[in-house]
Amino acid sequence: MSNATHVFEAPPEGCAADWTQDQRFNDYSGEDHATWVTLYERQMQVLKGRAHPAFFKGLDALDLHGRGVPDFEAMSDRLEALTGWRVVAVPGLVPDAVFFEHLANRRFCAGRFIRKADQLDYLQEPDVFHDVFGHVPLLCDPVFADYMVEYGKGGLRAAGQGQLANLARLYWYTVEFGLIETAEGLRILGAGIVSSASESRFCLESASPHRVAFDLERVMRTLYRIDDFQQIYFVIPSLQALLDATLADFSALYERLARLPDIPITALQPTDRVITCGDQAHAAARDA
Ligand code: HBI
Ligand code: FE
Repeated sequence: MSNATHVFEAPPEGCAADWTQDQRFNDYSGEDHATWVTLYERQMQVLKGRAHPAFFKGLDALDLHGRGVPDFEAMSDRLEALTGWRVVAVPGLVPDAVFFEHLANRRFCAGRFIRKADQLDYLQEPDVFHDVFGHVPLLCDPVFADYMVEYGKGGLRAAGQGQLANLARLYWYTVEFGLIETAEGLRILGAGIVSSASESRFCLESASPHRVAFDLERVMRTLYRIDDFQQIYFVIPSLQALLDATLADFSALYERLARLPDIPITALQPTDRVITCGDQAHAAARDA
């Protein structure tokens, strides 16, 4: 999850200049580990038949089977052997440039804290369950792992061209809230969905949200909310298509984007390949 309410201004006490800190694995309490197990078991019930197969393959490859908060070092040794990635502990959201620098170097930033038992359903700030259970299994897939590196490099370039907002939308609508086509039908790709029991059902089964075929420029123009279910989901044809999209020439794209207005969240476009046109009932009830 990203774009939460606060970002630290400078590396807090105990963090290195690159914002990483020791996970202090032995500091997790019995309650912390129990919270992980509760979240894991609840998510696995709802994700069967809903998450992309690469997600389950990653859980198996990393032996992430719900015994408690994982030890980042041991997990990273397995992950690194597969795709060269490691998971580094950070205190929470880190500045964009720091985040992109880590991604470009195959380091995934994971908050070390875990939510409290009374926050099971939703929290604004990404905790270790969202970051590790939601994001890390897909980093075992070589194509997705390469996408995340290209995204990180793109972020460092975008930072120099004032295009971070557009690029953050790409991350939001793919890495956090993306859907993906499979031979068996639509599946969940995004970590923001995978780590939420209610949105895991909503994104695939509700008549409320739009579902539109992924288009890089369209996604980078589309606004989003961070505090409720998404009202539009973009459907990626395959992991390879996502990687290929980020290998495009972004500077020409950024020049076009600079001249084009943002697209409001529920405003379908004439060029959209609409998979389902939602009735937006969820948002209407929220705003009533
Ligand atoms: N920091 N720890 C952490 N995790 C994120 O997902 C994250 C971040 N900082 C910035 C950020 N994401 C966004 O800029 C990206 O979504 C583009
Ligand atoms: Fe996230």
